[in-house]
This record gives sequence, C-alpha cells and structure tokens, in this order.
Amino acid sequence: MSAQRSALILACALALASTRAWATNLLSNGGFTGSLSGWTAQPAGSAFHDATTGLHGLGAARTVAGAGQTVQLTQCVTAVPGGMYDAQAYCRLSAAQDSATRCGIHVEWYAGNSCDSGFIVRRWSNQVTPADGWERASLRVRAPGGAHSVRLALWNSASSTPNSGSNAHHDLASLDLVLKGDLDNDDATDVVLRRTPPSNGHYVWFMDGTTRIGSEVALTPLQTDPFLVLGGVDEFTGDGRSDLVFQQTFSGAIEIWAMQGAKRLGEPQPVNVLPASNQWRVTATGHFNDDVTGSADLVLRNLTTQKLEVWMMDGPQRLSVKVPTPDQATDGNWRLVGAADFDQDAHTDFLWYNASTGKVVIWLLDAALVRTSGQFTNPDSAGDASWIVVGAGDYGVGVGGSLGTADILWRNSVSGKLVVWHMDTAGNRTAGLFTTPDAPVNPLDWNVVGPR
Ligand SMILES: [Ca+2]
Ligand SMILES: [Ca+2]
Ligand SMILES: [Ca+2]
Repeated sequence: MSAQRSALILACALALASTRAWATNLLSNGGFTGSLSGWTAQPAGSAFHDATTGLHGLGAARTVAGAGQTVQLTQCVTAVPGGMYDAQAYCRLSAAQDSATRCGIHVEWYAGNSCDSGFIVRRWSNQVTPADGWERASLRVRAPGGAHSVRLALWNSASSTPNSGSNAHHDLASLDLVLKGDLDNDDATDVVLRRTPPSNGHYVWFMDGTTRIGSEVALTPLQTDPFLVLGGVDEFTGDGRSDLVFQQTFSGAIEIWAMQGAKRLGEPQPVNVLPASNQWRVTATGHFNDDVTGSADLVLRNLTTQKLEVWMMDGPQRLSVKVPTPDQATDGNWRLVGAADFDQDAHTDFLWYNASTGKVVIWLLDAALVRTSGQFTNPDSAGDASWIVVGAGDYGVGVGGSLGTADILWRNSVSGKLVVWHMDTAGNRTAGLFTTPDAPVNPLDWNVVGPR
C-alpha cells in the first residue's frame, strides 16, 4: 500500500472516530471501491467496475453507451414524502467524445415502495460535457407528496452522430436527506437549548431519535448575548447541515450562523433586509417555495399586530416576501411555534400553541401559503397548562422506522422535562415519549429554543 493511500485511509478513520457527524449517504457503495455492488445497469451489461480511474485514483463505475444511446446505473432507496434531498455524483467523459455527449444524474420519485410503481416525477442535475473533466453533478430537491421511494440514476448519453460510443466514469454518488434542525447532518434532528440568565449560553443536544448522544455541547463561540435570541435551526448554506438564525431584539436585525455541528463556520452572516420594526420576530423556519428548492425560509410574526410574513431566502439574502392567507391568528394568545410538513404533501404547514388554553392547532397550507384547513391535534392539548410547545422537528428513529413525520416538542415549565409527541399525517399523536435524559441537569436553568 502506498504511503499516500494509507495516509488517506488513516485520515478517513480519524474523521469517523472523531465525529458521528457527516452527511448520511442513503446509497450503498456510492464510492465504487471494489465493485458495482448495489447498482443496476440499464441496459444490462453497459457498466463496468474500474479499479483505478476514480476521482482519487480509486474505484469508479464506467458506463459505455452506443451512438444515440443513454445508459444508466441506478439505485432505489426509501423516501420521506415531502423531505428535502441532496443528490450528487461526479462524472467525467472521455475527452475524445464529441461535445453533444453528456453525463449527469437524475432522481425519479415513485409512490410505490421500491421504485417499481406510481412514477411521479423526474428531476435532473446539471449536465457534464467531455470538456469538463471530473465535474460534480448535483441537485437539491424536495420529494413530492406521496413519494415513498426514490431512484438515483447516473446516466451517460452518447451523441446521435455515429462515433465509437460514449465512455463515462462515475464516482462518489450520494443521496442525503436534509432534515431541519439537524446540525451535524446525521439524519437525526437535534435540540438547541439556552441557559436562563445570567448565563444565556446556547448548547446543543445531538440526538438519535428522542435520545441524546453524549452530553450537551456548547456552541462555539458560546452565544451569551441576552438580546440575541434564536429564531430557528435550518439549512441555509447548501451543505446539508442546519444553521442557526439569531435575531437582535432591539433592532430586529437577523443573522445566520453557518454551522458545522455546534461550531460556527466564519462570521455571522447578516440578513440583507431589516424587519420594518423590532416587533417582527423570526418564529419558525421551513421551505415555502415548492419550485425552487435550496435555502430554508423564515416565518416572522409581529408581536403587536399578530401579522405573519414569510421571507423567502437564499442564505442570508431575502428574495421576496409572501403573506399567508389568513395573515394572522384570531387573537394574540395563539403563538406560531413551529413550521413543518405535518401531512407530508410537500407544503410546509404552521403549528400554533394557545398560551391561554394550552391547545394546539395545525394550519395546513398549500403552495400559495393559503390555509386549506385548520385543525386541532388529537389530543388537542397536553391536559396540563404547565406543558408548553417549544419546538417542531422530526424525532423519529430513521428511514424505514418512524422518521419522516414531523413531531411536536414540549417542555414542562414546572419540572423542566421534555416530551416528544410523535404525530401521524392526520394530526394524531401516535406516541408521547420523554426524551432521554428527560431534562438537563438543573432543569429549570434551561429553555429549549429550537428547532421550530
Ligand atoms: Ca443530528
Ligand atoms: Ca448549513
Ligand atoms: Ca403540508
């Protein structure tokens, strides 16, 4: 083994040992290290394993297309309806091919469980030409409502002009679920807590379902400004890891912290527009643009007028403002406490908590942010006014388990204990579970501030 290669393997082992945290590849054998295991070639016999021609000189897949032919290597995995996905692979075409030859990836969504029935839609990445060399083909796309499986295809199309046939290499294919509130992108939603004054320090519980992994982890830098409050935990930067939204309560100014786990990357990124007054508070996050996927968006609620606005974002850049219909709740007792796609129709919905009655309502929204129904959850409250909704996120246990439906996170203001309501897509509580542990040490010294 060369020194270079053993150093690479050692680096990989260290990366795995030091953190659980990196994109979870839903595909098997995306690096083609020893074979094409896990992949299906169409037509059969059009793909080969190549041990040394990969992006880093390791394994790659090679597809050979005849003139006018498209060949592909595919793999099918379970999908979460309405879930956000990052798909990518590197491909490279022989420089001898004509410029009409292409390679890239696409994803196909199916209602069936194994990509064999109920085709819904196909989405394409950018396309790579012979002049590009190794090039990343990628797309971020939201699973349509009702999509239960997804097929990723590495494809290679030869020109229709007669030639020797296209010859493409493919490497490092991945398909990653992008979950709101998942700071380390391990496909498990995390919890952000803030210590009560005078500490104000922000900490992360990295979770596996409803169980905390290890101890709480302090943000780096530890954010202790009493006038900088968390507005949400969601993905704004394109790397699949959730980021933090902070808002200055005096000015209303909003900033995004690009995160790698609990560590901030670079400086805070100021949002380019200041709210019209400091009464506008970022109260939830989610994806509200169904056509252009990418950055999460911000939901703002005015503490005085109760009005709502959704700021359509591209990272820290506000692109436009959408006003939902209706544009406010009936009275100020209703707090918008979260946004998630509760019915899995690929449109993000609003979660409301009534601070006076303790009741919980979900507004189902359509693509135009028009409320199509407003319904109490079942049960409609925790039955004890000391339980308060503090967040919304998916605290299921993995694809194929219960991951995929949005859940409601509660905190008891007397005991400080935390409970997750697992929900089904009809607004019914299917289970109510204490987190593990069920509270921080000195439970009343902490509040849960996200995700929501
Ligand atoms: Ca996580
Ligand atoms: Ca990010
Ligand atoms: Ca929905």
